[in-house]
Amino acid sequence: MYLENINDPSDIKKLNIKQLRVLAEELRTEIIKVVSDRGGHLASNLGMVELTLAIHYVFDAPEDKLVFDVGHQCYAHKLLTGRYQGFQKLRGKGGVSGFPQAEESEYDAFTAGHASTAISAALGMARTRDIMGGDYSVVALVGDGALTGGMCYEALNDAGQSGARMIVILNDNAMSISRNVGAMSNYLTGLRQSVTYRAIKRGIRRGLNRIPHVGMPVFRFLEKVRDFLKSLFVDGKFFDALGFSYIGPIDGHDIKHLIRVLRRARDSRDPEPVLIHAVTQKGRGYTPAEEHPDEYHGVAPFLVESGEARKSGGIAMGQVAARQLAELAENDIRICAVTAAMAGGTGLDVFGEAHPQRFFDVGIAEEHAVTMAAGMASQGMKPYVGIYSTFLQRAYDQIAMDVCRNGLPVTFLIDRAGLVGGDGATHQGVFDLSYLRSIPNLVIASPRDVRDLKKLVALSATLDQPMAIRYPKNGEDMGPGIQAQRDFGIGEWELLSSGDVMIFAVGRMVQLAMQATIELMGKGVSAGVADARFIKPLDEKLLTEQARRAKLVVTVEENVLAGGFGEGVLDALSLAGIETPTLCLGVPDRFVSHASTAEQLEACGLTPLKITDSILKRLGELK
Ligand SMILES: Cc1ncc(C[n+]2csc(CCOP(=O)(O)OP(=O)(O)O)c2C)c(N)n1
Repeated sequence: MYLENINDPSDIKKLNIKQLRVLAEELRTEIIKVVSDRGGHLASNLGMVELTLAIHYVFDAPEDKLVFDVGHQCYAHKLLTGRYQGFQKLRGKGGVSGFPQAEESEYDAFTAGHASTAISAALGMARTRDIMGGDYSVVALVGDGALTGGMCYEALNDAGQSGARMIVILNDNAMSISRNVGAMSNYLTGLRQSVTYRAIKRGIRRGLNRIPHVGMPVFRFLEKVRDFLKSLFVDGKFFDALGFSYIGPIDGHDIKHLIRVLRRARDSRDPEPVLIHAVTQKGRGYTPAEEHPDEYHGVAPFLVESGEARKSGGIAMGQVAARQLAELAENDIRICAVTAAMAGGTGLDVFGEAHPQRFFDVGIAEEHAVTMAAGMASQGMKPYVGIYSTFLQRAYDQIAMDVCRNGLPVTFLIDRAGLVGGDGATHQGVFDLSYLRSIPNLVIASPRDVRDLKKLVALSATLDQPMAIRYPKNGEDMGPGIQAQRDFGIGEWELLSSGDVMIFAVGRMVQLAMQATIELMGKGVSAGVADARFIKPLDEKLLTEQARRAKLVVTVEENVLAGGFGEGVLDALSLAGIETPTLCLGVPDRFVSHASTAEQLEACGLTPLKITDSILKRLGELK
């Protein structure tokens, strides 16, 4: 066992190539073992093992800076940088994060979680080094999927003329989460296929070398016509044109060759940045993941022998919405769906199967997805854009200016809203109510269960204005006691019960609030709940009527308090001149780290008992 003895990357440098290959297999076994137990990103990490080893072999982290794009592929890196113990509790409270986190280790040069940021961050580091007179290397690791994101092109464009020495390693496995899309992906496929041409070229060099006096001059002549050859073969022209020195494509699993190429890039003193195109296999070493890399991109705990998930996650809200949309689209040619590389995660693949002509995966390009949808809506389509709450942050300006300013009927299906568990701080969907509530023309809704979600989707189809529907990954079909009793219009809340303490709750918080009222009643406090399913517009009639009669108004939301639903209620009460005391409960003003969703809700005071305690405390203060 070599892995046990790796305390930091200097230990890797003591191994020979053969031993590194054994270590690679040990890393794979460890990653499969831990991810099968705890869930996480499997296929991407299995594909990155040799690359990670070679990088740590050649570079001297933490002096040299390694910047991971997205960061979901950093497991081998974590195991090689002194975090073996913490890795056993991967993504859990007290364990390591599934993403690079600067506060976790000095080896994590840049905290990440969202795609397409690495080249920008690395360029920033390289420029800083040059200003400060440092001499370290900066390496950005970017996947071909991440390369569909616009920021990468902004960064390549800037870096190519910067004169800042840096290395970009493109980890090309032809996959985003699902099969990669777009013209760049096609271009990379062309480059991968040109490997044969390179092999021939290497063969010619070797052959010519054997002819004394004649061989090398002839080869040098051929080198001179390299540019001409490049125009005949696809080669890295695109990257060359941007000012990068392109090396590749190379086999991303051949440790020996990787080390050779990385050393060459490290030691180059050329002013132009280097791009190394490494070809890897997603899921390598675990047959189910090799065969279905998309299904094993991010996984729940699973059985290693069969690859089967160990527990099912409830009803996927996104799939419910997508199935309904697919049905609505049968009779409405205007309905179409857009995803930014998350067809499976958002459930929209279901729509894509039913209506392939009206389904668009635009790559990891949230901004483009939104404005593209706005363009479609401007010409009479009724687009549904399915994006996770955390990734939609990218497209704030596009939502505000291109959709809402134009008043276009684009509907946002905002998945993974609220606290998300193991993915942690970078993936929490707890800002959307704040960032959307400030935008005019936008209707914002959140269903408390699956039935309400269906009603909201049906309602959205009739609406000629922008709308956002936000929901968590999984929902429930609530029992008849608390399910919505009737249809509702825009801005209409539902009074579920009435009391001295009136709780206005959003989304899945409604159920917790109902449980809190039972706790409160047990303590002799009369409490009621309203489902505030519209965050914008608020149901001012219901709100003011109930607030006037209540002794305490409480809001509960799975969103940061700053700018959230609670603040909207406070504004409305103040405008109406209602002075009933208030209490706003929600996510506090800090980034919430990885843990189980239940632990995160607990930490944010969003459990029935914690809600009850907060209310009792407030009532105590009011006495
Ligand atoms: C802005 C943003 N949108 C979507 C995602 C979700 N996401 C995480 S990894 C990934 C695919 C990345 O593909 P690639 O860069 O090729 O890495 P691979 O997993 O194939 O190694 C996506 C879409 C994200 N992290 N950030």
